[in-house]
Amino acid sequence: MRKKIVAGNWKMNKTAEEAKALLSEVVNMVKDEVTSDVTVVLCPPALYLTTFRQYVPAGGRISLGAQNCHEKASGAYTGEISAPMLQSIGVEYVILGHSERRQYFGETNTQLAEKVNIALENNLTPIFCCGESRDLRENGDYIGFVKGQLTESVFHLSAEQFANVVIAYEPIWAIGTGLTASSAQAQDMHAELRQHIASQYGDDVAQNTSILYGGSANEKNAAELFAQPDVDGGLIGGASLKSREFTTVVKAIS
Ligand code: 3PY
Repeated sequence: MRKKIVAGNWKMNKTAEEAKALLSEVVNMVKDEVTSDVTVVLCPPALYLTTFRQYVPAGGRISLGAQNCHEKASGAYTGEISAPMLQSIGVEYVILGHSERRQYFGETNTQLAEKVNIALENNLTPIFCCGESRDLRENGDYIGFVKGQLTESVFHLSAEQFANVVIAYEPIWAIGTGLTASSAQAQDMHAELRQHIASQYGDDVAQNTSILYGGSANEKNAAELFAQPDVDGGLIGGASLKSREFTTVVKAIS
């Protein structure tokens, strides 16, 4: 049975006080209302992770994730955060290759392969993001493009290493636009990706890989998206910034 995961990507939002308030609300709502064995991953801005660890005990229902890490372990990279640093404060997950990082920070598939490696070396579970632009979806081989992102950034891993990777399909045209892939579009791509994983690692590994949907998933559409057989949860942007909405999304997977 593959893991069901709902991860909240807070992006660059919330002051310290606001972040603490949201965390406390989410922790309480998840404790009181969520009965399924879904793993909830909170990915706040990195500078809050140390404080959050005090309120979110390791090994509990809620895990902590970073939104990025550098591909090197240490060195003269002003402003960057490394995988060993994240591990040293008890972070468990790291989002890698979000389309905003690809678009605004020029991250490439090759660089992301290095980030995936260093994350795994430091016991962080990468949530590896992939997805196509609107132009590609309308005019090109978008399935081949997304499969290529996996081939170039994660298929160098051994099957044992790959077993620790979570995939997040996030069509770029559905990020921050209010547009969401229909549940059928999400299911189709997730099934394609699972088959692609099977072709590299075999059926068992593919069946055990969690593939999350991201891109304007919210409390209104989550239940239908999560009901698809190959959708194993979500990577949630805007809706993760409101405790009630986020908890409703988490409960939608139950
Ligand atoms: C979104 O929901 O738009 C996201 O980008 C989640 O990562």
